[in-house]
Amino acid sequence: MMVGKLRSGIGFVLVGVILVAGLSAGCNKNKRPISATLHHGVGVIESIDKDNSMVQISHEDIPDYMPAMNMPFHVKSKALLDSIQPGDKVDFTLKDSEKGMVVTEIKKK
Ligand SMILES: [Cu+2]
Repeated sequence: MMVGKLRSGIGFVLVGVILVAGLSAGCNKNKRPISATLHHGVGVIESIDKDNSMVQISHEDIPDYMPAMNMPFHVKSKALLDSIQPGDKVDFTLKDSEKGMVVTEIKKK
């Protein structure tokens, strides 16, 4: 009696573990495309730090994402910083994923 109960208990736990493992494996597979979101912003370049692939942008309100503010952004590639300079008004694209937020595109207006 006692042994039977214990066995089914262990079986239940095992099924649970397998289910959880299966679910998280499926999750990892699809994580990137599902959780990465793109946002479009407009702002003025405040300063550029090529060595650290950073750009300071005083940006306007980004609907459903963040209010207007002056903040630093990481850029996907240093090359994005070649065609802009402080004072430029720009359109930019932000990619937000579990890896963090990165500017993937900057275009001078
Ligand atoms: Cu911001």
